[in-house]
Amino acid sequence: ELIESLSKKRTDFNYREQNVPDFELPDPLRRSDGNGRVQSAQQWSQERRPVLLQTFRDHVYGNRPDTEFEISYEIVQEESNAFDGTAIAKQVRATIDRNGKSLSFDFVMCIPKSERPVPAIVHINNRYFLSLDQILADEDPFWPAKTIVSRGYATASFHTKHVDPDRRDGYDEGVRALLDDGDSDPMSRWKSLSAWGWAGSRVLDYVLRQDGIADSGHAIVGHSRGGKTALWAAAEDERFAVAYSNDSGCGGAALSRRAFGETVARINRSFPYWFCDRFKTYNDRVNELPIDQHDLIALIAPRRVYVASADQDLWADPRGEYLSVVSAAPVYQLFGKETIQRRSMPELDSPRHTEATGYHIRRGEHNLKHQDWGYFLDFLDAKHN
Ligand code: GTR
Repeated sequence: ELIESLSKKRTDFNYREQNVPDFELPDPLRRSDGNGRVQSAQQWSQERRPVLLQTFRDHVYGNRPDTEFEISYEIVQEESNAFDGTAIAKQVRATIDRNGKSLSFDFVMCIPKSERPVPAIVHINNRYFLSLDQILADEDPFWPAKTIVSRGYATASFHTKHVDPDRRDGYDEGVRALLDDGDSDPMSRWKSLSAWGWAGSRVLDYVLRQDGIADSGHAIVGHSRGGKTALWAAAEDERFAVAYSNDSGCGGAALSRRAFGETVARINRSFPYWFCDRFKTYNDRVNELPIDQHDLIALIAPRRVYVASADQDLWADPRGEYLSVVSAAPVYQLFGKETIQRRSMPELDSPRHTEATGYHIRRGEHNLKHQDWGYFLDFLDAKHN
């Protein structure tokens, strides 16, 4: 019924499993120089992973510039007894300066008053900015800071649009215009997704300097375009021990070659400012992509990855999101990590958690909900970070 009604609304998309084309996924372990497959964790980390990471930069998300810049952080507002006195919370303004120009974005950070240092969860908010006053007044399920703190984690959240506007014509107002040097290959320059992920790393820089924060175990979390960002941010920044992508779909966890729901061609037409320009050259030839999205999960290995889907969110291709996790298994296995390998998906609302990877498919629509957070926090609690 859902498939019928969705297919009527959007006739140029495939929502039927039987129409998924035959395809072969690239083997994450196979070296691109023709020298066979890597055989050990060491070969993976030293030889294969750097090449694969650069392939993703050049073909999918773009290269971040390595220009010099200054960054400063200023406390805008502070509450030393947040959430019934259980946490300190701050609204912080990060300002990036380069060549006499600057850009500022705010984030809100909450740290539980705990006897032991705690890991932090950086949240990419692609919907709205939640100010300190707002989160103290009321819990928002999209970023349930009080719940996260009560579960023993610090957390910080920023709004994507403050870093790089989520618009075709937003370039001049965002951090890319500030940092781009103009010399790099225009086909493989970073775009908004990578800029948002970069900001997640700048939030982490600050969080790591605070009292009460552990040295390791930090996570990055995002929903939808924020979920694509979270995976890429963790690929670029190995300080993130865990990545959580919620309903991230095309260009996130979902396999591009399945062409189920949103396709590469479609996403590049709707959001030409998300992925690097070279990605657009694959619109009509996804099978020629040197990677698929399971390789993105492999880039995060042996660190932990959690992928979440919603059963009504066919646009994001839940099965394609699940199969990415399964198809990254050979890399986790090189490291001797227990990971999801079964090709059959779990039942609805029944998370499948292993040492290295986790997955659930929730009943309901495209959204990041309390239920998703609950499953994810359970995965974090299993302390394999
Ligand atoms: C949709 C887009 C998806 C997803 C979503 C979102 O319009 O097609 O790829 O990113 O937006 O971010 O909510």
